[in-house]
Amino acid sequence: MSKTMPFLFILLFLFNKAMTQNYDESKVPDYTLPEVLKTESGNVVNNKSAWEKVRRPELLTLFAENIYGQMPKDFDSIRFTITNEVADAMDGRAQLKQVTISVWRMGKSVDIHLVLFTPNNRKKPVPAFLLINNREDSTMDATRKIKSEFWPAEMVIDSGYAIAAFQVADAAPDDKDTYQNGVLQLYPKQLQADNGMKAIGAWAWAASRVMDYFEKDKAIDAKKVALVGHSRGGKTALWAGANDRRFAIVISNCSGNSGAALSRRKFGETIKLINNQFPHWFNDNYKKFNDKEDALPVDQHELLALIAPRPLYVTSASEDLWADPKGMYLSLWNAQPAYGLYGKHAALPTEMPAVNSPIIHSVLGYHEREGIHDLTKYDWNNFIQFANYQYYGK
Ligand code: GTR
Repeated sequence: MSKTMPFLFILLFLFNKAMTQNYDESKVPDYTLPEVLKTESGNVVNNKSAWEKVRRPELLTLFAENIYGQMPKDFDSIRFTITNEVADAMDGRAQLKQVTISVWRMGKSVDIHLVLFTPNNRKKPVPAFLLINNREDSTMDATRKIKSEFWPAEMVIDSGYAIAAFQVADAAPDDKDTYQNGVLQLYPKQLQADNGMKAIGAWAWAASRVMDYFEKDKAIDAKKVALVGHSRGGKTALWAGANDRRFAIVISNCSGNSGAALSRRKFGETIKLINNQFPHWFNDNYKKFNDKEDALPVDQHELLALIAPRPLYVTSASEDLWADPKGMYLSLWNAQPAYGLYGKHAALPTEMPAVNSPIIHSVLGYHEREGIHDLTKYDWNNFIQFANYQYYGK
């Protein structure tokens, strides 16, 4: 290779990036968002019953058809096996349970491994946080030899909440060649359909199976479970929360494109970029919208609207332009009409709040953390405050 070759590659790489992503607010195109409350046939729903009977199911179908894939609900059996139990974990502050959730369908099965800590010395069932773990297994270390800010279990326990996590790879490996080896073994037809679920659908499905377990565990208040996900996990938390209304609170951390961010802004990551890099996340129909954001019958504010009337918290990070912080705030802002139908009025300022100025006391919460794309103690601390406010009004 000649000496100039590496430079040529770098130039080509930079040119390619510049051609495909925009970080300049003045270059955001004019766009018109689809109206949350306006049905496909052009009627505007103005009460919660019409929302729940007509528009909400219509939106869920549009997201399933065009982006995330179907969400199969049937299976033959589910079994919960406690594989490890420690009464005095975390110096006696918590009980540890490791649970294998086995789900069977048509002779095939999948195992989801849950790590769960519940605070000791509590008489009543406790509310819980469940993290969709898209990082390495050690992030949710049951022995607590390894401690990660991504899942600060001690901090959550000391705040009076149970804390749980499962590994996404149990449900679908995060890999374009092997994502089928998990939940999709149970639903092989999904693999043949253009609207079939892929990895994000499988991860969301797994979150619901954990909820099935919580409903059986007497230590957990299953009516107060907050689902948390970061980035690809944040996209998953939103999709799971939209489908499964048992999740009382949904928290999307730096979820970005095809998560909380508005696609039509084409700021940072775009539909084409995400589909090219991660073809195994979304259904095949989604590829038709590469460079055609305006043709999508939905935008992501309508995914957030599907969480209504439940509390929803969205975060971004100041250095994470790839995930479009402003696009996520605008999306949250534009989800408000659905909350309004339930008489829930969010305390969101018209202007996007400054960095490190969280909006906690509101059914729709938000912060932009100073720093990079990550899930940190700062984020978790705000999630705990948000849950305290929603559950206890303080
Ligand atoms: C990026 C991807 C984002 C986000 C992120 C993550 O590479 O482009 O959409 O999901 O990965 O999950 O950390």
